[in-house]
This record gives sequence, structure tokens and C-alpha cells, in this order.
Amino acid sequence: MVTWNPRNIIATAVLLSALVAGIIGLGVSYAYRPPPAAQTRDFYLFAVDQSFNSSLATGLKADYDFSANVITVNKGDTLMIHFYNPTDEAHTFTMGSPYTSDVVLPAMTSNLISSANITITATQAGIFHYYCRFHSPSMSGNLVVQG
Ligand SMILES: [Cu+2]
Repeated sequence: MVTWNPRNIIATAVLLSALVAGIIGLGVSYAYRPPPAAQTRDFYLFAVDQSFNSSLATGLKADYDFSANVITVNKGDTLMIHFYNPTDEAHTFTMGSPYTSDVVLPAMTSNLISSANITITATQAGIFHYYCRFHSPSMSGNLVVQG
């Protein structure tokens, strides 16, 4: 049986205050996260020929892919995608709203690898699909804008 002598009351008070402070501290650390400073991020993206026979696989239209299937930025960042096509077919970098884009790169020739710079200002958080119009679903990925 616990007797409420002054020593026990003090011990209980100390334990309770530590518990309350811990909960408040945890709550504050979750509640206050300063937003990361906006940055300009350069990202190099390549069309990739995976060199297999896609007609042997179900659900594929082609064997092309992007070199990266996830691009992650913070809301507020400016993303500069440097898109290159070192393959023998044309490719697109296509996105719907709000980051609407449709850049077409012609096939590589003997003296030129085509490229384009795509600038995206990440004003809206979320996960946004990008794809090549000619080689979906394999040639696709997601832009992740962290809020
Ligand atoms: Cu393509």
C-alpha cells in the first residue's frame, strides 16, 4: 500500500512532470518542423535501351526505361531536368497537370545525342507521374514533391 507521505508525493510529482514534459517535448518536436530552404536541383535523366525482346513479356510495349524512376524534391524547389536520349528511337518526357510537360527528343544520330532541359517549379506537393508517350508503361516514373 502506498502511503502519501511527503517523500512519495515529491517522487510522484517529479515522475509526473517528467512524463508531461516528455509528451509536450515530443509534441513540440513533431509540430515544429521548419520548412527546408528552397533549392535549385539539377537532375540528369537518360532514356535507356534495356536491350531485351519485349514481345516475349506480357504487358510491355517496349524495352525502354528512364534511368531514374523516382525524382524527389521539396515543395518550393526549382527542378532542372537535363534529359538525354542516347538511343535509336525518339522519346518524350510527358507530365499532366500541374507540371504539364511534353518534350520530344529525336533518336540519336551518328553525330548527335539529343537533349533538352526541363524546368519544373515545385509549387504543389504530391506524387506526379511522368512517362514517355511511345514506351509506357515501362518508360515511366514519379516526381515526388515533399510538402
Ligand atoms: Cu520512349
